Amino acid sequence: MYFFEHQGYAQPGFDTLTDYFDTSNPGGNPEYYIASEESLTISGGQVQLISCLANGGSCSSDAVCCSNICGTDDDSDNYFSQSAGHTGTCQATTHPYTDCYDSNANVHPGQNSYFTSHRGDGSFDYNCDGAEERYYTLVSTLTGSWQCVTEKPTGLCGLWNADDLANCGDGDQVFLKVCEGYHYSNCAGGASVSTYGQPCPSGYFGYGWKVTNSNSIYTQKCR
Ligand SMILES: [Ca+2]
Ligand SMILES: [Ca+2]
Ligand SMILES: [Ca+2]
Repeated sequence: MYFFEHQGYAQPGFDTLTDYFDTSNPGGNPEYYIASEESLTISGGQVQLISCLANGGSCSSDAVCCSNICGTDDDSDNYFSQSAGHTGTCQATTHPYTDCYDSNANVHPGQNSYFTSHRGDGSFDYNCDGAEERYYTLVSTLTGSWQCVTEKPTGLCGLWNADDLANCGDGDQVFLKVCEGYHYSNCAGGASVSTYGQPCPSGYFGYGWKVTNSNSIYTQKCR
């Protein structure tokens, strides 16, 4: 039994397509469209029965699927991989075979976050572009005194120098050169430490200034 939808109303069921179009719409009518049968197609104004598997069916090649995508999504991130032996399920997806690591849902094209641990196979390529992009790459441009001064340093907080461009996941090399602004000219009254890639703080702070090294270790994160 087939079902059609027309202008928002369900059409009566019918047993064969030939019967329906020959008796109700001679010559076929592309205005009608298929509501519930994925194994039907309209080509050249004619409705045809095609032999293919609906989404979710077990498959062994692209050709057997109506979607032409036979893949797996083991980590359920909606990005699919082409499994060994090319077996899986027929998929309705706009991301066929773009998951470069199908065992970690954080790994897929377009991933914008950075990670301090490898994805599971030693690689830090989380956005599937074939490269390991590091987060901490800015060498600080801060110019100012390491002593307490009243003149505000200029530049941005960042790495000490180019040698500190640590490898992905490496937490023992990356220190940040930061700008500290205090309430009082003797560098007392609570420090406001600027963050990576930012200039010296403004507003409430700023009567005494220091350029310092961060106390904490920054683990290099990548994607
Ligand atoms: Ca996946
Ligand atoms: Ca994935
Ligand atoms: Ca990458």
